[in-house]
Amino acid sequence: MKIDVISIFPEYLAPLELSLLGKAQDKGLLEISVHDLRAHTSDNHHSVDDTPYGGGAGMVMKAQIWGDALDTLITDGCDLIILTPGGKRFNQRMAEELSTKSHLLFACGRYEGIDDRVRQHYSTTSYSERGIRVHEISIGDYVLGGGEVASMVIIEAVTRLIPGVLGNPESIVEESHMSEGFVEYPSFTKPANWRELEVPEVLLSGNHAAIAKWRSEAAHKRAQENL
Ligand code: JAH
Repeated sequence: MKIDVISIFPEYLAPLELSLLGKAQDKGLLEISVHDLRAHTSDNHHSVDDTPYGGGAGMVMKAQIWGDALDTLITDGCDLIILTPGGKRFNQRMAEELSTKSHLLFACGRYEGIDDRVRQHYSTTSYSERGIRVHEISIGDYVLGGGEVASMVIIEAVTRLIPGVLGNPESIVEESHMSEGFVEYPSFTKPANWRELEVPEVLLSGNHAAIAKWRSEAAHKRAQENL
């Protein structure tokens, strides 16, 4: 999988080179490139934003600069992902879907976001005919300083599903079977008693049916409490 990320703060994306993802890149399973949006500015001030039509607070990122940057990186069949608080909420199903793609292109906005005509332009039929799809994605109902951290969340969730990227493929199978409704159960390890707190006895019993039942009930109880 090829991943390109465009940002005015490319150094923000430095963690993508570390540990797990760094090793996947060494193994040739993944290639992540981070690009500086300002490379596509031509004015002396390298300005990427301007005041919003219709007025209002803040600044909007210029369509022309984003268009120039995206034109150099977009490929046939790629998925363009625009991080925005108003986008479709990211979930495990979307992570699984994106993990099958060959080229993801992330556009990380700042300020009040990117001129909407960028989304409109790359959503036109001349791009969809080339298999280019545009997604506006949000990772939750809060406003960040920009899309950089949100793009890293998505990249981590997606890349760990690529065969060979994660060390232990069994845990992937187990969690994807669980992702119908997102049940999760509490976990314990040795010692069986810690600061007067005991591990639930059933987990020490070796009775696999009873353990499965306890975990299912504990997961549903937890899901209820977190609503
Ligand atoms: C903020 C551009 N859902 C998380 C999220 C994603 C992106 C942004 N904020 C929150 C954002 C400012 C400019 C994008």
